[in-house]
Amino acid sequence: MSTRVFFFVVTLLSATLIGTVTAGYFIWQARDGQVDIGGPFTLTDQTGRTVTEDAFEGTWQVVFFGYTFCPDICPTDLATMSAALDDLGPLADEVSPIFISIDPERDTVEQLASYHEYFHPRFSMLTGTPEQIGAVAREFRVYYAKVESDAASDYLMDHSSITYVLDPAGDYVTHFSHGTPAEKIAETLRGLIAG
Ligand SMILES: [Cu+2]
Repeated sequence: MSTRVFFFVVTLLSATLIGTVTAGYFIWQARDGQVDIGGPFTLTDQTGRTVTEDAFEGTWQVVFFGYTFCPDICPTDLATMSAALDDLGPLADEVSPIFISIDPERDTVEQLASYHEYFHPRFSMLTGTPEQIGAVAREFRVYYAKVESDAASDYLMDHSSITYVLDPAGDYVTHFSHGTPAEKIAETLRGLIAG
């Protein structure tokens, strides 16, 4: 093994280890109820209305971060959540699914409004200034970054894909990882709503 390859492997392993330890620590703390995920925000929804966290108080909040140009993860998660909400039927009225864009540059109110048509009507799709998005992403400990490419308008965003569930008071209760089936999500939400 050449020195360069060796260092590359060491770097890769270190990065993986740090990532795993960080994620493990986060989940462990979250289980302990010590991490506070979420907080106050001011954003704009797909109808152009300014909304804060107060708009969702009193409902179970299911919060995603992503972007409408996302080729796979976001549309899959949003479709799965839509199916879970259909499964809940009238109980879905007690749930507020919230999709927050981490790509405010392209996710305008108009863009969110047309994306909204593809998913469950209960969805709120939120965007804001880069500062507003940065602030809310920090509160939810969400990682996102632009993937540099040659095409200026056709870039991808790298982002964490955890779905957070907050109780009606806005406190973190649990999360779903990408790939959780709709039936499992509906079952969890049904249990939470029933208390
Ligand atoms: Cu995505």
